[in-house]
Amino acid sequence: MNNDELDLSDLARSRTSIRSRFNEIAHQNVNSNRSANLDSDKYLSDLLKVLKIKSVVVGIGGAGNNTVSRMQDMGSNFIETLNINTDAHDLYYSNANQKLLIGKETCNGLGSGNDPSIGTIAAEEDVHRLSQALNADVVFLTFGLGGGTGTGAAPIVAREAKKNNATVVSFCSVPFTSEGIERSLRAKKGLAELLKYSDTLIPVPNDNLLRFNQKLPILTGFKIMDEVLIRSINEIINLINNCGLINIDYADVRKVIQKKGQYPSGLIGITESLGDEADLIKKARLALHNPLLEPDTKKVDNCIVSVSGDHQLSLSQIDKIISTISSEIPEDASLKFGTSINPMLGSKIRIMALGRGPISPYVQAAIDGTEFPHSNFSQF
Ligand SMILES: Nc1nc2c(ncn2[C@@H]2O[C@H](COP(=O)(O)OP(=O)(O)OP(=O)(O)O)[C@@H](O)[C@H]2O)c(=O)[nH]1
Ligand SMILES: [Mg+2]
Repeated sequence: MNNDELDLSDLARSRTSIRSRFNEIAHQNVNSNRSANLDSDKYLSDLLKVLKIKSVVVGIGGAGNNTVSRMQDMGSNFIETLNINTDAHDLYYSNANQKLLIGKETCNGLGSGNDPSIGTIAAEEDVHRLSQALNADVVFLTFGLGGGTGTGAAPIVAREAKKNNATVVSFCSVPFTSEGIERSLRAKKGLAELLKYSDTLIPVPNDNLLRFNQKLPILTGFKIMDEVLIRSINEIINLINNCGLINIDYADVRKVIQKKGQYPSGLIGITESLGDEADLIKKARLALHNPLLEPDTKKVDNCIVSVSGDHQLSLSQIDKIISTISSEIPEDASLKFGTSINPMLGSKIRIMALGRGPISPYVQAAIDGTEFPHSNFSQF
C-alpha cells in the first residue's frame, strides 16, 4: 500500500500515544519516499489527521455527573464527555455524550451507599468497558471527593486511562468541613489512591468558597464549584485545541500538565481584568495565587499564561500581566505566554495561569497521612 492509499482513520482513532502515531506516519513516509529530503503537503496533512489531540472529560459519581451535565448545558458541544456512575437514576438524568453504568452486579444500579470500596469494586467489574471508553490523549476527571462512587472509582478510571497512555488531569472538590469528619477521611483516602495515577491533581476545597460568602447555602456552593471546575477544564481544553496560534504549542501544554517527579502537582487560576494598570497587576497576581487553591507559587517550575481580549488588547497590557506573573515565580521557572482574540470579552481581559510544581496542601496531607489543612479565610 502506498501513502496515497493509507487509511488513517484507524490510526487516528487508535489508543496508541501521540508519539507512536507520529512514528507510524513518519515510518510510512520513509517507506514511500526514501529519497526525499523534503516533506510534502500530503505527508503533513496525514500527520495533522493523526496528531489531533483528543480530550475527554469524565464525570464520576453524582457531583462529577452534575458538573459534566452543566458543562454540556453551557454549550461545550465540541468537548467529548463521558459520565460514569453506580447510580442508574443519576446517570439517566445526566447529560453526556457517553454514559457508563458501572458495577451492575455489585450495586444493581442503586449507588455505592457512600462506600468508596464499593465504588472501586464497581469500577473493577467494568474495567474492560472503562478502558475501551477512555480513548483519548488527555483525560480530564471531575468528581466530588467524600462519597463512594467518585472517591472509589476515580482512581481506577485514572489507572485505566494511564494504561492507555493518556495524560490524566484530575479535578476534584474536597467536601465542606460541615459535611462531617467521615467524608473528610474518605476524601483523604481517595486522594491518596488518585495521586498514584494522575499527572495533574487539583483538589478544590469547598470550604474555600466560604471566603467569598460565609453564609453560602450548600447547594449554591456546589453550583459555584461546578462553574469553577468547568471553567478550569474548558480553559485547558481551549489551550490544547488552539495550540499553535500564538506562541504556545501542545508540547508546552504537555510539559505543564504531565507529571514530573513522584507526585502530581499543578495550579490553575482564571481572572478577568478591567484593563487598567492597577487592575491588570491585581488580577494577574490573583490568577497565579488562586485563593481557592492557595498554591505555593515559589514551587512553580513551568508556567503558561494565556491572555485573551478583544481587538483593543495591547502589547503593554500583555507585558504588564506577564511581568507581574514572572516576578512572582522563581527566576529559573520557564514561562510561556500566548494570546488570543475573543471579541465576546468586550472590554475585559481574561488571564489564565497554568503552572506545574506546587503540590496542593490537600495532596500533601494525603501523602503524609496528616489532617487536611484548615482554611484560613485570609484575604489575598
Ligand atoms: N460540585 C458539586 N459537588 C457536589 C455536588 N453534589 C455533591 N457534591 C460534593 O461531592 C461529594 C461527593 O458526593 P457525590 O458525588 O454525590 O457522591 P458519589 O460519588 O455519587 O458517591 P455515592 O453516591 O456515595 O455512591 C459530596 O460530599 C459533596 O461535597 C454537586 O452537584 N456539585
Ligand atoms: Mg451518588
